[in-house]
Amino acid sequence: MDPDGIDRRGFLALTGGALICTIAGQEVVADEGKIDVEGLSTQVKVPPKVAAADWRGGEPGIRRLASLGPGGQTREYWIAAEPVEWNIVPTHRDQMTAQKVKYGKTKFAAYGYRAYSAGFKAPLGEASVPGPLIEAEVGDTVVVHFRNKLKAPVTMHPHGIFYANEMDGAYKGKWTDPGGFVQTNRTFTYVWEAQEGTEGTWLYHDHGPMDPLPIFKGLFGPLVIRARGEARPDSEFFLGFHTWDPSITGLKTTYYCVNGKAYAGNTPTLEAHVGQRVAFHVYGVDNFFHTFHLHGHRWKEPDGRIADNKTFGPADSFRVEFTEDNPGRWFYHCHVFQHLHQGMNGWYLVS
Ligand SMILES: [Cu+2]
Repeated sequence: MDPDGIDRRGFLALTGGALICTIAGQEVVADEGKIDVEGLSTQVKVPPKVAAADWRGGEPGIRRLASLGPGGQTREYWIAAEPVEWNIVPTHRDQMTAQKVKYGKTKFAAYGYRAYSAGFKAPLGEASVPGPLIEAEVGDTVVVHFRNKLKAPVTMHPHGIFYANEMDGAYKGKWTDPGGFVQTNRTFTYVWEAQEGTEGTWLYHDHGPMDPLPIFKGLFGPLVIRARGEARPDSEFFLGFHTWDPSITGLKTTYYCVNGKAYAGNTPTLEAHVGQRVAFHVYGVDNFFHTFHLHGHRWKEPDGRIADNKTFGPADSFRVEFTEDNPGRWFYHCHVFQHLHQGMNGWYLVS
């Protein structure tokens, strides 16, 4: 790959026949069969600062900690990127239309972020799509020890939170820092700072040399920064809206998903009680515009308008909040009708 190749990497809509991106001098096109991310990654040149970095002890990023000023807590995470066999529609049914989902196989080899206990001693669950929630309050420092167990270089790149340039977790051709190109079996420690003015619902995702392919294979997750001392909602939900494309999964159709799953009864079934303060944290992480629509409810937008449907685009993220006052079995869904009917819907149960 041209070391300045970042300028040449196109990024267009992921539709049949369209260019997805350009990696290692090759145009990656959606209609040319399943994309081989690992194979492509072997053609990407290791950037000079990555090759020259001192990886002994495995954590060149940790030096950043020494320069931090006084603040709140340090929130430490151990997260690995791993292969995971993923079932998009485990029930093979769509409870919204009470019908069978008839596109054949629904399992494929995905990528997921996986949380571990301190020092990567034991996994805290399975690798999942989305990855584990990262949370902090304004004033906190977030330290993420990131280990790559995939066969392609990947990273973690956060939105919203403050970070120094070398903590960006982004591939930049010959200017790439070690955190922007974490090779197989290496560990990099990211240090991010929840400075004043960073509160909100955000996301994190891979931004390595193979971007966007590892994201489309599942490498993304939610990040929330709360105001200092802010009480948590009684019930809160983190919902990533995204698609699984056949060029990524090798499956027969495109699945429009919430948190890796498609169709009510497979997507998250959310529960709350009347009287509770409820928050939905929503983000988009594909090439499409979606809407977040919730039946039987409404909320106040930042501009004061009352809404029950909210449009968002790639990497937009937001939170809607209200006090629950309406019991029943409700739908939440994207209101782009094709997305809704190809899986982007789920249940919200209020007792
Ligand atoms: Cu949509």
